[in-house]
Amino acid sequence: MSAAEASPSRHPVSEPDYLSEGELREMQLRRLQKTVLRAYENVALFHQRMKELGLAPQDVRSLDDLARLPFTTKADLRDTYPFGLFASPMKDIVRLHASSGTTGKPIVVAYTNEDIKVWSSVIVRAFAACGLHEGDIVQNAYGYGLFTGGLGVHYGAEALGATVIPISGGNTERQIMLMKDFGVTAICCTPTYFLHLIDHAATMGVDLKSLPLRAGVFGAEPWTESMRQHIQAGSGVEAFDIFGLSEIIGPGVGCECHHHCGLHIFEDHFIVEIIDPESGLPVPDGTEGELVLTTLSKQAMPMLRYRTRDITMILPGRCACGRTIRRIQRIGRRSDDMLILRGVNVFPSQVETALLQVEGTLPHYQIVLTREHGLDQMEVQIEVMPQMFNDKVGVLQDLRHKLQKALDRVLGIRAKISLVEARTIQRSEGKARRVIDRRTS
Ligand code: DLL
Repeated sequence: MSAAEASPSRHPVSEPDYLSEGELREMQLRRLQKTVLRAYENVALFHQRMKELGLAPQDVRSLDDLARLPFTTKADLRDTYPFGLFASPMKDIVRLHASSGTTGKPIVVAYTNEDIKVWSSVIVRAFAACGLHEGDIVQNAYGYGLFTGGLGVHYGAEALGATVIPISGGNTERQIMLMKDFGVTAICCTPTYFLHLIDHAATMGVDLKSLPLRAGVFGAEPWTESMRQHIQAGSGVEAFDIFGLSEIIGPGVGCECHHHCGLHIFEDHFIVEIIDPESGLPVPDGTEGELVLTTLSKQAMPMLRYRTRDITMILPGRCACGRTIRRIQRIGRRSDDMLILRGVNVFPSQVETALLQVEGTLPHYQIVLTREHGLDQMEVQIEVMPQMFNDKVGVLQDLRHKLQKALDRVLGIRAKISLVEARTIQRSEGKARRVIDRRTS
């Protein structure tokens, strides 16, 4: 038996997950100094921003000095499109990925060979934390292409020694056929696509619980604890949350372990800060704020204090798994996809949590926003279990009443509830589209 089999979560590549606090902080400082120097010397934007603040790379003497460095935002990537933030000559760049930006142009990210190795190593550590190991058969249903999900997970799974099925997203029937025929043990995709797979398998007469499939590594979009319960009950897999973003590396910035109490951040490669999104000042551990990330090893595109817009907190204390790297709470919302209706802030995740607590609902919903006579209207369409429609009218009325009460509790405004039959709401192969905004300004 290999060491990995004896203790799958302590795969040799996971050693940095267990460094002592002192070792880790020292490593972070050394790498931060190198990163700042590289960014300052090779990227005009970083050079100029630091100069404006009267800072030179030598001014980074301790980790506390990080807070003196300027923030970077998505707008900076857009303004320097396509290659303006690259710190390596094009000949050293072996891969480009892109993700959608706020305007028509995507934001572009780059990797050297060394960056790809680091990326694979963090995915291996993420997989190891989920209990995957050599010999696992991994169905990778994240989209291949410019999206970082497909290739990022692919190389990591190969580096782990697993067998990868590079099926990409879509073609749900084939996904289920291969899952069954190839004896798939782990699946990687967005949580909403996996819910769709569960439903579709049922229509094909395939019981996922009877298959060897035991783990799901889900991410790329916010999902809730209730969704985890639906997924686990419907498929028998253990559902893990994996987090990442293109600007920092792609998937693999952090991942849950078997304790499912937050996502461990691979702190030897990424520094985590949580700030108050209004003031930009740090907030204490255990307090929600915006996640800010700094890369420590990236060559092609080092990133200093990137404002992710993702809202989370650093979870105080150690995880029972023994990893010393810190954890963040799962990301439930972003500061910028917040909906503002009649002056009231609404987060789709609040709506989801409220809806899924009510028995008889399915985890498929959509929020439709319209404007009537200048007034914002919100409709929440939610699928309900088929038997609800077979029962007496009173049952549906009762369900609607319960949903209304649940929504009223979390929203400051009244939303119209539409109960729809299972499989009515359009499914997505990648990130789910939860909000349809038909308001014209
Ligand atoms: O979504 C990378 C990824 C691929 C992560 C596969 C996990 C699995 P982007 O397309 O650049 O990269 O989108 C990044 O997606 O800032 C979050 O808002 C959101 N996001 C990613 N993972 C999670 C997660 C990929 N586990 C943006 N929970 C991020 C909540 C997530 N939101």
